[in-house]
Amino acid sequence: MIIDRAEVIVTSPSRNFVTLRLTTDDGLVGIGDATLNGRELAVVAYLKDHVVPLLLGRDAHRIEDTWQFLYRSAYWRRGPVTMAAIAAVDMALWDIKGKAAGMPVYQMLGGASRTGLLAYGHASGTSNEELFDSVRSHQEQGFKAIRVQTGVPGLKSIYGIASNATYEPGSGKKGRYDYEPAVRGALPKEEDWDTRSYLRHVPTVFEAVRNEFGPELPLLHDGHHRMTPIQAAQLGKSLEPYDLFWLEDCTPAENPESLRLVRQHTTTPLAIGEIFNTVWDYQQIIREQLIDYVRGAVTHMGGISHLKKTLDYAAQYQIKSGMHGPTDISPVGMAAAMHLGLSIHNFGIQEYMKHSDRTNEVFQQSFTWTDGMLHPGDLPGLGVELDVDAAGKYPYEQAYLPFNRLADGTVHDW
Ligand code: GCO
Ligand code: MG
Repeated sequence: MIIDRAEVIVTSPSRNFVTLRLTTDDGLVGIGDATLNGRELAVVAYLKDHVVPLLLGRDAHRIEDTWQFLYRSAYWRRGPVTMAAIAAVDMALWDIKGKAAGMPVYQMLGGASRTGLLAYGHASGTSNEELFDSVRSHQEQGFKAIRVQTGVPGLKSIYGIASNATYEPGSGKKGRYDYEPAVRGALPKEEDWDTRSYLRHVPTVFEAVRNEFGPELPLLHDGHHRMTPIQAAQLGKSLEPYDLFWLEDCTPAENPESLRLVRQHTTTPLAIGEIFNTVWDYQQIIREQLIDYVRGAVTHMGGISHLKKTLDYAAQYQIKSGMHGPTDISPVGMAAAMHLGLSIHNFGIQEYMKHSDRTNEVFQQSFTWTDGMLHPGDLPGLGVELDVDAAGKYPYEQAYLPFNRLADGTVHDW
């Protein structure tokens, strides 16, 4: 089973996606997600110029060997561009292997360890009323766990809050921020930030949400790298009465040891790693048990093979998965996450934001969403097909994620 065709397909059905499509000499087709939000074309060039020529003629069955070859032969290791490119190859090869075997990928990873995957959705609002409506609407959609993001008095616009964005580009409707938070255009959007106001306000919002929705509902929150370690410690501590499922990215994790300080002060569970690329980024924080959930995405962590190794390592330390799953992970990357999550023992929770109708027109999917649980379905391979004609209707458009400035103009983490 020889790889004899490799194509890189870029499409923008509501937002930009990069997909690698491999075809074997016996006609099997596998696809992999290589989307790196806001830096998509760097991965396209990496794949087209440096990976595709190396893949042609290789045995499609040799997933591990191909992974090691792409990782080690380049000499330059790690990094988001390299690891997204390798991830796409890995996913596409698992897809092909599944089709060759007539089995869904989760069966080849050891079979199902559970009946479905608990998933959390994103509720947000600039006021408590808006936020409560958003929580209710997520409950109506079946979500049994909910991430809560809130506006902060005095701040005009915060990433991740629905009312700051329009529903679909050009529609003028307010609503979900997730279809295209990366604003189309040549420059990133500037937002404002003030950590002291945020730290004062967030606990009052969680108190209100608990009073409204009771103690049972699992609640999550994303700090989006905006705090220093001592501020993160303060937030974790002030949120303890509201029993969070997790506090995510409380501080940038470039200094893993700074999480020791956060841990000394709070029992709020911590989730980190949506921007990590390899097991080595996680090594210290897993070994020292500085986190509770691994946030890496299959798409950004070198594919199913490498994220599985990372999660198997985390399992030795009672750390669970919490794979990144916003809409910039394509349906192919989401399917890969579901197959992996279903098979591993230490699954924790899966982030899930529904893709737009346009995205679903381009990517036909087999996953199911039942009573707050995801399941990847039982089609051979990953269970996602890319409609190339539909993809061609939505050409790439430059789009950047926003950034923050403090009141005095200083650039801040967003
Ligand atoms: C999350 C995230 C996303 C990221 C986005 C960047 O927890 O889902 O923080 O909203 O910001 O995926 O590309
Ligand atoms: Mg996040």
